[in-house]
Amino acid sequence: MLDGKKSLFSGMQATGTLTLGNYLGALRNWVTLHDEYECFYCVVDEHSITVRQDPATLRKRARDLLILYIAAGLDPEKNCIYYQSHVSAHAELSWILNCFTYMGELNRMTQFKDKSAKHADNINAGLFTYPVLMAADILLFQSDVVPVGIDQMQHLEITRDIAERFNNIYGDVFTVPEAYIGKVGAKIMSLQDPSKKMSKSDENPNASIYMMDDPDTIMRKCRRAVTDSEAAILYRDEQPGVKNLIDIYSACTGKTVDEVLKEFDGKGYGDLKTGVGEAVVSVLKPIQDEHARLSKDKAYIDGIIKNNAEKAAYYANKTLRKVQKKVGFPERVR
Ligand code: ATP
Ligand code: LTN
Repeated sequence: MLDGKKSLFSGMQATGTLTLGNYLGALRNWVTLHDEYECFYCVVDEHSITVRQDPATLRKRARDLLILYIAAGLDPEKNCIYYQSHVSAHAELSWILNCFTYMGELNRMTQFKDKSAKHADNINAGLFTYPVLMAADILLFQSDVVPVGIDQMQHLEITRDIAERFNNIYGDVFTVPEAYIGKVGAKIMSLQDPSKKMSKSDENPNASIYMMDDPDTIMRKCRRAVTDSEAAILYRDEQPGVKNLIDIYSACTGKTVDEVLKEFDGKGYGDLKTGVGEAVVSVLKPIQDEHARLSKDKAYIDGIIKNNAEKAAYYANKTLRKVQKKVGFPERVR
């Protein structure tokens, strides 16, 4: 709760170009929430450096992502859209929460295990304490809900545990947040290996549809999507590739799975793939056009970056000061 209104926080890393999975699983579900909640949507650039980044590329991707939030429909007047690194309270609270988090808890995080396998040459402490910074992000804004894809549930659980542990010692300091998982598109799978989620850091470019892919590329990737030899358009776990295509089609068109099955009854995989490609293009093209338009308006975007960072810092510092007092740091002299 912030000023009597329920609050909400979410973020994405600027580690690559967003995929259709990021959009359908997360971003798309965000745009309607500002009436009900005080919303904070962050570009979590501090999380990004847990794996090695080229500085110029990171800076560009972070700006592109911030613009993409707006292009996808987040109204910057009604949602606070900002960079994590512009609000120092994130890092400061994260330090304090590190002292309330156990090594054993962090050791269990599947994202840490996955990422350390992938980046075996750079298993740094930041990668290990990544979930603590994420907890700080969320708790700074007294967030009631956190809209994320289902893969982030474990991080939400640890955030709740840290908040409850802190509250048990110091009284009601933090709102204990709930995850908010969208109904459709909760987990979009890789087009090349439907047992894995579609991910922006996948090495195989055909595995993911990127939000900035042009229509020809999208159609080609859909045509190449891995299916099976059953030659039947059915929605079942035994056919994960086909199931994923149906999910994508359903999420992009708003049709139910039953309606999709009816529509493709008696048709072949080729028809399904073409249908999916066209549906994806019709969802992504308007966002791409808006992104291109906004990218040219430097003054407008810079204004948003400045104003929203100030707003976020105001609320974040309020929580941070309270926490600093609770743990026993000396009061500031005014
Ligand atoms: P990376 O590959 O760099 O780990 P990612 O593509 O998994 O990144 P994140 O930045 O970790 O993306 O996630 C941003 C948001 O998108 C999160 O809320 C996450 O749950 C959601 N998300 C990511 N991938 C998918 C997916 N395939 N389907 C649905 N939601 C997803
Ligand atoms: N770990 C998240 C990104 C993230 C986040 C957050 C999401 C960082 N801080 C706070 C929600 C709330 C991910 O999606 N990979």
